[in-house]
Amino acid sequence: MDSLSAFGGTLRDTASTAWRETGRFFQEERLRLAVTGLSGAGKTVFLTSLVANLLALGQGRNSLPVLNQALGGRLRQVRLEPAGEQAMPWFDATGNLARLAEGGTAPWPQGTDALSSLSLSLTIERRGKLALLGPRRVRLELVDYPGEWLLDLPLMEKSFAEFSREAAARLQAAPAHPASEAFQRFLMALPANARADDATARHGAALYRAALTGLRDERGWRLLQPGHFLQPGGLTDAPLLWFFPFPQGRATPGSLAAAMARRYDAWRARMRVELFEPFLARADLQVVLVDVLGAICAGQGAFEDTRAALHLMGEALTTARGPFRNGPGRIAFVASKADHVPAILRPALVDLLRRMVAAPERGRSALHYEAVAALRCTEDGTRTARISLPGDAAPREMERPVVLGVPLGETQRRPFDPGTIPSTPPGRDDPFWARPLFTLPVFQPPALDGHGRDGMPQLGMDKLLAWLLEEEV
Ligand SMILES: Nc1nc2c(ncn2[C@@H]2O[C@H](COP(=O)(O)OP(=O)(O)O)[C@@H](O)[C@H]2O)c(=O)[nH]1
Ligand SMILES: [Mg+2]
Repeated sequence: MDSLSAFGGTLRDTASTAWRETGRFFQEERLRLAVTGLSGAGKTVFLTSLVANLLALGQGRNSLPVLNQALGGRLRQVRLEPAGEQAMPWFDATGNLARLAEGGTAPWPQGTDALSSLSLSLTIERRGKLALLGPRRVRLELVDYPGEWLLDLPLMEKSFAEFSREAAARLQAAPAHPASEAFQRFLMALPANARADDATARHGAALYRAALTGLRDERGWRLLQPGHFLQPGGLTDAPLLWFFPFPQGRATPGSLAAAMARRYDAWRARMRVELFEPFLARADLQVVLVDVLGAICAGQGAFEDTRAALHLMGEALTTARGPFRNGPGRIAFVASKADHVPAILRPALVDLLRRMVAAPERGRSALHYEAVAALRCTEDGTRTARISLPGDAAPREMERPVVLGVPLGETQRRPFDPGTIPSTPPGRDDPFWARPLFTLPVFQPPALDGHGRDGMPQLGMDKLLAWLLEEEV
């Protein structure tokens, strides 16, 4: 039987289900699903698709076949909860959907750098005899937050001096970049006993942020700390963030090093109290999106760096320490934008992801790995390639699997061949890295039926949701 066998229900299951259902009858049921991933991983599109497809399913469309089957058609209604007095920024699923449905020259949602959320209410028929209790109402709270913030969890236990040493060493090991060089020159010119001075701290912080941004955007680097510098969630110029790694700094009274160490500590306290504990640690279900393909395309160095960042995020989420000690019961790592990869190569993509995360075996949470296209923009096809094999007199023609999609800004479908997908991370000297670097094409989203009210074409999203909700509905 497949992973959905839990829906069948053995005797023991039924007994425990009865317990659970009785509890549910008296309580307001709340389920928190948090979605994270580094910037560009696909969080906004994922949540938009999740909302659109659940709403469509609630309207009787079969927009999520695997989930629908798992639920046995028991989902009666899905509604967007009114925003009420929510203090957190609103995740504008309807606006994003309208924009995607409109097509146009810039259909994809704009980038965001903060936390946002919205809630759905699901009305679900109970199973078997329990149906007599009447349907359940589940409030599904969805939260989108930058994965960069997870990269800062390890800093919660590191002093300013430790952070400084590690961050400076990492900058030196990273590829050359003008902004990074500018920061390093600034740092070298700074005497160890520099006096505390706001202008210097602010200027240095801006240079450091520019270095991190350059390495991320132009070199594909990912393990950049503090991640909060890259996704400041509205705090960009707050004095709280006026610090930078200062490895040679001597923290004597009145010194720049001491002043920045105080800021760093205040920043950590704020992250803990305002982010980690109230939001990140309270999720029941966690999805981590990873642009695995983008990482492979960016070359060996960027791939290794992404892998290190991902491992760190996985560790932060799965080890029962710090803010996450009671955290998510289920964590799914998801290779996003899987519509860039032909079906036959998707299993390798999932294996590669699993090995990149390399999560600890024994954890508190159930783990799952999936390849998902939240909005499928391609179809599978083949392309004839001329390949010379050793011993051949002339190149032979071979069919290679590709995906067919319309690149953004064009009108004709074109084949895209992502090349081999290794199922284990290729080592530093692996011939795999001899291939040229490239960036993933951005595809034109498909026309959406009913302006998206009928859902969004997806790959693997239904399977993922069935796993996430397996024990809950
Ligand atoms: N083809 C395809 N592209 C996607 C998909 N999801 C995201 N993308 C692309 O990735 C970009 C970044 O996605 P977004 O959700 O904004 O990432 P975020 O920064 O994590 O919120 C989008 O603008 C799309 O171009 C998908 O399912 N299929
Ligand atoms: Mg986003």
